[in-house]
Formats: sequence, structure tokens, C-alpha cells
Amino acid sequence: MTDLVTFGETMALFGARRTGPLRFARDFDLGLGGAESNVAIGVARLGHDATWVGRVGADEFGDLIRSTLTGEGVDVRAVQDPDAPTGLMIKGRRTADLIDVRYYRKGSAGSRLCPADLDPALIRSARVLHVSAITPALSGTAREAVRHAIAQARAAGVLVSLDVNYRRALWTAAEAGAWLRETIGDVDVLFATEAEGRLVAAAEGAEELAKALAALGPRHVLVKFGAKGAMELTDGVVRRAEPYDVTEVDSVGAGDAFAAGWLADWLAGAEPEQRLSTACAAGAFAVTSQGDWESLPRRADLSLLRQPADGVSR
Ligand code: KDG
Repeated sequence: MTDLVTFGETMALFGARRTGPLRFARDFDLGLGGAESNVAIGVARLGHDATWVGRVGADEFGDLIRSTLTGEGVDVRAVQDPDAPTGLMIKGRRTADLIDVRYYRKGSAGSRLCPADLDPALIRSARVLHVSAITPALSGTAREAVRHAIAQARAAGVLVSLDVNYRRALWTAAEAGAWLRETIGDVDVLFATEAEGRLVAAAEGAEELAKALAALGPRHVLVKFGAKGAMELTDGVVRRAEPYDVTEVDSVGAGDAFAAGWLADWLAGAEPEQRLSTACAAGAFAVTSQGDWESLPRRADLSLLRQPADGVSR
């Protein structure tokens, strides 16, 4: 029994400390990153049970992923693959404002995820199944795992949440669009940037885009505008949220934080305005420090963004 179950690839992450071409980076922070495990951490920090399923190599990086996620309160169901290494993600800082992410994940343990790795009873016991469109781009078996999991969740009445998370290093826009079109009808909650939404539907403005996406199936459509806030369309009602004013250090992971905030508040039964505000606050926290998930908020942190102008919390 869990509130949220999610699965996907989590990689070891080397984050360069120095700004400039990656070849001149001398020191790296070692951590981890994975869109779905970022969401699991975010949901756990906001007070709900979260389970992450994935494959890691039988190596140091796999151990790092398992122990870190467990330490964050996530229930980890990781298959240790003896035949493939844990994937790597290298994050450079080409300029002070330009992050340069490279992946070394082809043939990785995480990309070998398959339907048998997912316990149907676990999915049926959850209230939310969260997936991203990174997973179907990893391999045929990973794509099959997503199809399987969504079918099981739907049959059991579990809320199906999908974050597009388009990765052009993994597939073309046409391939992603085709997969999204064939999947979106089975999704209850869709998270997308405007550009990601347009992989599926042609519409000019954000509101028209959200309506076009909702017409394909999802009851809740969340359109993210990065540092400019977000919009939600639920049951025909449009809500907009202003961004929180924070200093951005590293924007990678902000979308996962947004999804975690929204899903945690859905689990808590919060009102739609509150839910959207929590999503934006979680996204705002995520960009304030290096790392894809480290600065995700706990419940008690959420009000800190409304602290007095001197920026001191006592
Ligand atoms: O949103 C950030 C994550 O996606 C990152 O932690 C991992 O880029 C990633 C990927 O493709 O899995």
C-alpha cells in the first residue's frame, strides 16, 4: 500500500562545480537524478508515502541511488541488474546561466526496465501512478512497462499522472508526439510546458492549448511557464498561478518539483488553488540550489517563500 507509485531511470549525477567548458571542470559533486525519483522524493517530503521502482547496476552508483532514496523516505523497489551499469548524467555549467546536461545511459540498467519489474499489486494499491515520457524513450521493454502499468492503474481506478519531460537526446519530436497521442487518452493528469504540449496538439495560446489537450482525455492539464508561473485547466475551469520570486541557481528538476507539489496536494485533498500554489512553491524551491531535488520543500518550508523582505527566517 502506497500513496504514489512511480518508476523510471535514475542515474548517478556528476555536477561540475566550475563554470565553463566541461573539459575544464576539475571537481564534481556526486549525486543522483531521475525525473520520477525526484517526484517521489518531493511527494515524500510533503508527507505522503511514495514508492519508486527501477533498475540499477550492481555497482557503487546503484548503491548510492538506493541508499539516498531510502534515506529520503522513499520506498525503493530496485532490481539490481548484474549485466548493465547504472546510467550517468553529467551536468556542466557552460555559462553562469546555461546548464549543459549530457547523458551516458544507452544500454544502462535503468533503460532495461521491463513489465516484470512492476508488481501489479503495488500499482493497484496506490492512489496515484506517476510516469514520465522519458521512460518509453529508453527502450522497447521500458515502453512496454509504461503501457502495462497505465493499463493496470486504469483498471484499478488509480489516478494516472504523466509528465511529458521531453528529452530530445532520446527521441525525435515526431516519435514523442506519436507516443503521447496514443497514451494521453489514458491519462488523468498531464504536466507539460507549452512546447511539450505542442508535441501533441496544435493551438496558439496556452489556454487554447490546455483545452486541446484536455479534449484528448486528461481531466487535469497543467501547463508550466517556467519562471513565469503556471496554468491549470480542470473540468473546464482555468486557474493561473503567479511565480514565486526566488533567485534561480539550477532550474533542472523544477518540473518534477512542480508535479510533486501538485500530486502531494491532490493526495491531501487540497483545494485546486492551493494545489497549484503548492506546485509553484515546490518548483520555486527546486531552482534555488544546485542539484535536481536537494532543495525540495517539506510542508513547513512552503510558507518561507512569503517571509519578510529582509529574507531572514527566525
Ligand atoms: O527533470 C530533471 C530530471 O529529468 C533529471 O533529474 C534526470 O534528465 C533526467 C532524465 O532524463 O531522466
